[in-house]
Amino acid sequence: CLESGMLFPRESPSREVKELSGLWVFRADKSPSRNQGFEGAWYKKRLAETGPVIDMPVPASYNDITQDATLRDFIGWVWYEREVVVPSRWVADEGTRVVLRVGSAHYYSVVWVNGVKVTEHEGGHLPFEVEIGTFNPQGPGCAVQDHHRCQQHSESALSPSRSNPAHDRPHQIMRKMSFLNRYPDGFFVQNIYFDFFNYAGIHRPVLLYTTPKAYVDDITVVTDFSDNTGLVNYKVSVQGTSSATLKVTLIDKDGHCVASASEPSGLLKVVDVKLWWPYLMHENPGYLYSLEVRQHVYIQVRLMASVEGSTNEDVYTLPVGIRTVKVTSTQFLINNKPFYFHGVNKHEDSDIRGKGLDWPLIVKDFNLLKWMGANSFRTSHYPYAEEILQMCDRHGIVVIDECPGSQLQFENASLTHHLVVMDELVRRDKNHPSVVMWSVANEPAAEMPPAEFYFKTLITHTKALDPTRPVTFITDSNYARDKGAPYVDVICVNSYFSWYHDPGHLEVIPIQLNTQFENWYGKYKKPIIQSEYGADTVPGLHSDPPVMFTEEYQNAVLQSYHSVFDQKRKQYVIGELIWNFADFMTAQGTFRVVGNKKGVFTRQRQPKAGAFILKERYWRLANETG
Ligand code: GCB
Repeated sequence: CLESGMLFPRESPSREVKELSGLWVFRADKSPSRNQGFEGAWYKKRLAETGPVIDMPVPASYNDITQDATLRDFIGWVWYEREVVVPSRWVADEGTRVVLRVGSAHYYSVVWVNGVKVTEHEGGHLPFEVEIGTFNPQGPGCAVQDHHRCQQHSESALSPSRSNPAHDRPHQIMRKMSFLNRYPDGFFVQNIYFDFFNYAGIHRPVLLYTTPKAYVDDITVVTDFSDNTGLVNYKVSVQGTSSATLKVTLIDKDGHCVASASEPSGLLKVVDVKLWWPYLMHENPGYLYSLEVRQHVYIQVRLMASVEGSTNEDVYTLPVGIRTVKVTSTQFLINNKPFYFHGVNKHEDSDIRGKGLDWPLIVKDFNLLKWMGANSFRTSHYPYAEEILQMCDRHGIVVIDECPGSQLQFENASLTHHLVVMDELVRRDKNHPSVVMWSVANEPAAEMPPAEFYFKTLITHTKALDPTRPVTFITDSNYARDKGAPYVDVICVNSYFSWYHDPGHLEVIPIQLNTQFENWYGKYKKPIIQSEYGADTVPGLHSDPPVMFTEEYQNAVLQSYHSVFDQKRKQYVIGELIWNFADFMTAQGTFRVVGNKKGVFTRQRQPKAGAFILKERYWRLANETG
């Protein structure tokens, strides 16, 4: 298991955060070996001293930033560098711990500070961090000076051990020989099996943040309630001291202290609790308390007000939503009330930025979700930025949190690495009230013999990490042969009737979808979510009668699926998630016309006709089920 916590960096009286977003210096190592950077030790000098460099924004994928086709599809190491001015108080204060944190970088990262390697991390989509020492330029063996160069390079290539246990399957790079002169020298491609563009680069903010030397390393909360009393089980772990005393205070939105304690773990009781509710299920969704943890290094009794900013303490405040999640054989219960998922699947994807975190896009997407009455989404097919989950907590948008792992084939997948990625995911997201279920993979080859051991192990491991949330994976295999389904709590099934199967034949949907539900429920007696369905739609293409790729065809597919959902949702179907919220970029190929067009919004977030069908439906469902 992982040795330290991964609390989201927040400012507090004892902590400072310095964002390193903006322009970085950049070079892709396009040498034939893709290894010139290491051989020439580029990290020892300024990047500009070792060759030509360009501007590169962080956070962003590098692929769509330039006019260079070779960079768009680049596979290999890229080098990022920037210089940081460190506040002199960080340098002067020996009690300060300075941490460098990368929100995510795809897919393998090595980080140097002033020419000294400080960390490596395998896998995209999840944060990593490293303590980089006290800023004392004269200190013995100190790697960090007050002006320092932070250099990072990331590799976009995928390999079986590279988290994307997901994206990892036969993700080997295929070097093609110049066989019969069909390929130019040095030609190679990387096989990818997932259906989204292989964006790479530094995708989420890079930060420096400080804590005192003795600091709050991790907090875990598990919530419950009984009648009117909220129950917050908490556990705080502290690093850097053996003589800490704690003050744990739960504060409501009006700033009133509603419960407090001074043990490293315990139970806080909240009288007249305000529960965390999903959007449209309650007039006040997304209610959050603040759990303030103050950790004093010395045993001392002081008034709270007088210790603000004390150098002897660390203060960390965690938002806490009090709610419960349970699954029965036919229902998904939030706070003991049946919850019906009427929502979407998304991607982190947009023009120019690729997978780079972008606040205008995040806020626009939440406005669209709320406009259409969506109460939930699945983080297909990898964990989204923490900033997005924080929005979900605040707005009451319910999340199925998915581990990287799409189209897993087992022959090249690394279960060992998949388990580590689940460790990292649960460590990062365990305290979000919006996260109600873990999805450990998408559309694996679940009928193959190794699937049984793989999913039994992976799901058992996930439940041990977090016994409070149900676990699933998303299947598109045959109900009778699926070897992972016995281990999930909720059956999540993808199907594309009248699209990939019987294209153009809308009339097959009712019978095939009904049979799908009856087969899965008949065999497993577990609630079912339709976790994907949809049709590619080129905005502005019209046809009556509907033909594939027109807006009318998407409408017809949606409406036909919906009438079956309406028959089954009173029984055991507990949700419907459209594929997809918005159009998104994919690899080039004969199946895709500048990306996957199954969005009900365009990539620029304008509605197709299908968005209005969903809007009408989701608001109606909210009134019926909310
Ligand atoms: C799926 C995959 C998703 C694809 C989608 C499609 O089953 O889970 O990643 O994008 O189908 O449109 O083909």
